[in-house]
Amino acid sequence: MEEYLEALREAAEELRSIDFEVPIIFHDDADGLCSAAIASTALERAGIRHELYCVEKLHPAIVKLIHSKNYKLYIYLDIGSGRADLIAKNVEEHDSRAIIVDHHDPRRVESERIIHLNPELYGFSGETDVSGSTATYLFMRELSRLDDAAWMAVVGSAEIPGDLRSLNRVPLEDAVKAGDVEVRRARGRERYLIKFLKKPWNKLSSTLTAMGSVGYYRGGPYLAVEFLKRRAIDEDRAREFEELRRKRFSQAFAILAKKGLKVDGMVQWFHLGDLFKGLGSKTIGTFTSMLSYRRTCSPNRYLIGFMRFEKSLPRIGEIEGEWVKASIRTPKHVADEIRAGELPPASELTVKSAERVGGSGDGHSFAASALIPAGREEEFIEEFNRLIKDFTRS
Ligand SMILES: [Mn+2]
Repeated sequence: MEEYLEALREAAEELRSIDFEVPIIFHDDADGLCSAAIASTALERAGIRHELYCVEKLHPAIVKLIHSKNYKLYIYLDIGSGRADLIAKNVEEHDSRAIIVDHHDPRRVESERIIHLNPELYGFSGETDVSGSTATYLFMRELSRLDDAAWMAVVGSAEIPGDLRSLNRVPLEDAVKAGDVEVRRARGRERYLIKFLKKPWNKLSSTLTAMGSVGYYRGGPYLAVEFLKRRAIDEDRAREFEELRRKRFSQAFAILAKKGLKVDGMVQWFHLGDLFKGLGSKTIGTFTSMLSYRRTCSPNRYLIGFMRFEKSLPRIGEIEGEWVKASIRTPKHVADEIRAGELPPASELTVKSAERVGGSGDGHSFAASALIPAGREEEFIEEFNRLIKDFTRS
């Protein structure tokens, strides 16, 4: 604990002396949005100019674009640890530096140019003890007074199941002391009420996530950060994004129910092209998950959904190349076989197949995603099938 706090203090010291603008790069879910709002509040109070950049994911083309802006120092919040290697490569190339404040599984990098403030590197668990917004709060309160922003870290921590514990208790206690949060106990569980909004933390969290992810291409993330900083959330604006998603989803389900899925070997797939245009690319993941439980989908084959990736990222600019987002899910029997070791995990298939066609992917056993060059979807599927064959043969 002491070592972690010392690292936070040292990094904050470095922030205090800067006289140039810094970019804040943050994740598009509630935790990321709360992190950005906390940091923005603290930097404003410290008189440090900053620009906000929300990202859905850190793909090489996106990191490259961000670092072509030639800032001296980059601050990553609730994202970045998993691709610390990529960030290190980019800051080396541009003679700049980066501070990464994240709680996702960190990739260790040896670079003088990176300050890696992930509590996992100090013995805490990013899955149970600390959210990205708590890590941001603990860091930024070394820079500015922040007790009136502690409630945002409570909202951001809602992605971690169960009662708040360990480091996540620190902003909770501060928020209670500030009079912003009330802890209620019901059936042996704690609930956290954001008093001035009259809403529980987890409800606010899902509203924010919809704004950030569904509304990604429509200014949703920046609107959400403004709402947080103003301590007021316009529910009507927030609901617009969910309504839009609902409409597009029912269109997509109707089309697929009529046309059916395409089948190649162990893969069943569909391509939505531009149907979800204007919605964040996470929506294809949500949609593919929902489809994997429907009758349209066979329980015996991997399911892959494609959509065109909008290359013009709000505020950030246009990434090079034409890309397609692929979401991979494992319907019931496939998931059972993966558990039994009879079929390979989705992540392994996705990472390797994406790499083979010039893209990049990640994920876990039962869900994965990738960004691949447009026009190489069928090759991706071929590669996927080839890898499954190799696996089941051995
Ligand atoms: Mn997070």
